[in-house]
Amino acid sequence: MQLFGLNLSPFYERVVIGLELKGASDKVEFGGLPHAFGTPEIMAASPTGKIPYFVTDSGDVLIEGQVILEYVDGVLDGPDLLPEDSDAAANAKLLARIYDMYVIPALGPVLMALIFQKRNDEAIENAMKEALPKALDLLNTCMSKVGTRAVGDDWTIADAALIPMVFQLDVFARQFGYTGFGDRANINAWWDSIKDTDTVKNSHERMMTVLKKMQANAG
Ligand SMILES: N[C@@H](CCC(=O)N[C@@H](CS)C(=O)NCC(=O)O)C(=O)O
Repeated sequence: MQLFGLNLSPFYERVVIGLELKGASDKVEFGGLPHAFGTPEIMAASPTGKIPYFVTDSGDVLIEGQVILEYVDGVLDGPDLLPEDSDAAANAKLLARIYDMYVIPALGPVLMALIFQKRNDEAIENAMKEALPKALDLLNTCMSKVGTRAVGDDWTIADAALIPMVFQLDVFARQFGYTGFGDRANINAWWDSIKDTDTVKNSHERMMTVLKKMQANAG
């Protein structure tokens, strides 16, 4: 099995976190980013031209970070990252979805400015004042089963999906006035209990390494 992409991508990084949580990182070959975005080569390798993409042992290509995460969780040995209880499993999927469908789009103008050097100040202001707070409120409301982890007390796909979010907020959104989760009690409870774990430290270190490389190449 091969996984392609870069750790700075939250869609890619959640798969890497999931593999680490399962103790299965050695079961997957990490192929990096062999083709530049927008080229015929990446379009041939990944139907959307986006990362991550994944090649299964039978040669099928999978795309969409969350789909890949759930696939590796299903096929590889190690702790299950999807709770057995259906309600808890639905909540874990929901949290990942809220991040993908609401938080990441809200962060779009900030990421465009800082990663892709396409800055739109009006869009950033709107994101920071309206879209991002609203998306984080939604995440906080939906994080109704929080324990010492995002859903209950075991690591799930929700933690894997959401850990890169905190990197994006702390490293990127902070530059435009983001100051933390405020009084969003559920998100705070989650973050307080995982922020010092190796899982978080390793992930944020991987993301920072890629960011620094990109900044060095740009400078
Ligand atoms: N919905 C996709 C989003 C993937 C995505 O947007 N990847 C970005 C990097 S974070 C990308 O490949 N962008 C390059 C491009 O759009 O050409 C997923 O969940 O995996």
